[in-house]
Amino acid sequence: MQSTLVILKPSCVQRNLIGEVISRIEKRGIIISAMKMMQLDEKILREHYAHLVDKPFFPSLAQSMMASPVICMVLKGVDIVEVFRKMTGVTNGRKAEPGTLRGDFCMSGQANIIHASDSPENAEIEINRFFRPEEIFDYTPATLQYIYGDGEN
Ligand code: FUP
Repeated sequence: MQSTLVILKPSCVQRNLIGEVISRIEKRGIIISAMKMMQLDEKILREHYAHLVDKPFFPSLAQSMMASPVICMVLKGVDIVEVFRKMTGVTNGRKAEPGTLRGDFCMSGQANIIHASDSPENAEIEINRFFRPEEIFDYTPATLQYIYGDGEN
């Protein structure tokens, strides 16, 4: 199975949406392999958003990501990177489809409640950036045989 890195941003934590988001993750049949609360700093944000560091909005993006602690998670499932990007919706919450997390819970392109890795390669890099190996748990949920059909996972 594949893994992805997810961050529940300050806009999620501060708006009391942590439970809503985790509930949807659980109901979809996605495995939570790791989860912790973290206070991000500029150093980790410059790495995480290296593709955006030169954009004029980077200082404001960094501030918004340091405004409160965040929840970091490693999620696991078949094709999870693609599945979870679809669940997340497009970057701007006002343009995100209803039914997606951003489309249901936010109205912003910056305060857009959640980050999800955009490729399996980046997922591996991001997981290593936010988690030590011993913080990630490899267990089999009792429900797994009902989440996937025979031979699917
Ligand atoms: P996404 O993969 O959907 O999170 O989008 P990006 O990697 O392109 O952008 C990362 C974050 O930068 C967004 F979640 C919010 C922020 N951002 C802005 O604040 N303004 C912009 O115009 C674009 C992105």
